[in-house]
Amino acid sequence: MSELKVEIVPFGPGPEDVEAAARSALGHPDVERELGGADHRVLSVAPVEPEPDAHDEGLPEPTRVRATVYDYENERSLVVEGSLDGDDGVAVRETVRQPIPSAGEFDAAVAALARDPGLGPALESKALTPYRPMPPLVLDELPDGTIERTVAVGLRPATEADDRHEIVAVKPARGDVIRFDTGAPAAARAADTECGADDAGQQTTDRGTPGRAKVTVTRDGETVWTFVAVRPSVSVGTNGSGVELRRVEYRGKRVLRRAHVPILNVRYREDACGPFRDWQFEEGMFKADGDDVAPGFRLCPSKAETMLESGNDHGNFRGVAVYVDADEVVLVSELEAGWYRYISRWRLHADGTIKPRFGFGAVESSCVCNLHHHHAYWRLDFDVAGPAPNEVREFNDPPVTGADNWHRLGHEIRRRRDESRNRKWQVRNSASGESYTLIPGANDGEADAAFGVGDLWALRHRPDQIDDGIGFTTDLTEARAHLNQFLNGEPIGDSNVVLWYAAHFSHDVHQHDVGHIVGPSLAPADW
Ligand SMILES: [Cu+2]
Repeated sequence: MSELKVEIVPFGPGPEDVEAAARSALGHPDVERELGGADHRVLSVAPVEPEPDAHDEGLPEPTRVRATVYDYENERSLVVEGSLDGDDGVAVRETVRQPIPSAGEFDAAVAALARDPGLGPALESKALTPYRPMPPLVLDELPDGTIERTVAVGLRPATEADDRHEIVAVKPARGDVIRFDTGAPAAARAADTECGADDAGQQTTDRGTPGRAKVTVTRDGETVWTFVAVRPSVSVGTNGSGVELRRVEYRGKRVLRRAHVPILNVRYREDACGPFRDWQFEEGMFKADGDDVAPGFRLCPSKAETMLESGNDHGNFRGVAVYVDADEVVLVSELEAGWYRYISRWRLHADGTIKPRFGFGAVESSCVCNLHHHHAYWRLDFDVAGPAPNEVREFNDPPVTGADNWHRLGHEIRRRRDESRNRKWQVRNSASGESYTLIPGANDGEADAAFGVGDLWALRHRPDQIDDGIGFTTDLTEARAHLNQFLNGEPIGDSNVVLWYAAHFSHDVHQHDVGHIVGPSLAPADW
């Protein structure tokens, strides 16, 4: 058999269209009136798809653009929406939600530190190097619910003889510099000892940067896979969702409507740091050589190397690298959240198997020396041979009920992984018989009751249940995955279903130098 052939073409509006529409929306008199000349910064600009209709069919092109602006004078975020073609005015809404700092806002915070009499000279002489720490923001709430925006900046000494390692913060509203008694904000620590690879400190991609592509995979002139891929910077969800796949078809039949990782969090042993609800939109640099075939997409004649392969934080590309590895087409991106490096990867085999993958690495930090537990939650919106009728079945050996290994899950439910029974799950088209079976990965771990919450949720498809709506937080109760709220007893037999699948990875940097990879297999049958 000949090699798999991959064709990638841009899909949806390009960066120039989005930029132009955002400029026009932000220049609208309604926006200027709302801001009233207040000191502000545009933190992200993104294309937005129309709201899904009741059936959530097809793959609508973005029609609107959304700009998130921080108003430092009034300590609030303004979300400005306008149409991509510049017609029908703008909508402005206010929220106290704190967006993750953009590269520009972080740089402005570093510039404020350079003017600080206590820290400026050490920054000037390069005795201290600034880096993006966790948490990215200090979220101390005032009694009235206001949060004064407070951007955290890590300061790492260049040599042991230099000043001590510290994480400080800047309030952009007045340029105030905050230094903490313990040397770091409550959820972090800054000690002399650090673990993780050297921090390359390279530029990351700002949230909203457009890039979607239509991917067609053929072999000997026959179409094997077709799907639309979305780069992490513009992936859907409160915190983004890594490399997002849409409308995935295997040999002409639909498998998934959408597949992505909308929830990611980490908890440390004895809460040494964190916990953190992470984000999955900030693309970092990794090594990929090839042709730039669409904004944020590079088609590579050889394997791309993330930090997990190269062992270091340097790279020449941000976005999604696509390459062929034997009988698999691989899509991969590297993400940054403070000192964490996350790998978002999909492997699609010519035999129809899909391997969702997530990897964990870190650059220098005092926190990651401590044992910690990462939890990644895939949302797999199945449409096996069409959106319905799909049913969810569970396999157990030995059986858990009666003599049959397979039983049907009749209602929305949360299930545990059970290795002693070789437990796995299947989504099956109950009319035509095609199925996909989800087999847990060997390294995917088991949820602890306190923070991991669960291993699998089988839910009825609801277009508004993309994630649990929780943004970046260091609050223990908030940071965990709030997926049980979607379990409201709805029947899921012969309907349109969504599986959420979680992998739990215990990260001990003293055992795994640069990280580890988790993820299940999705295998077709009766196709
Ligand atoms: Cu880790």
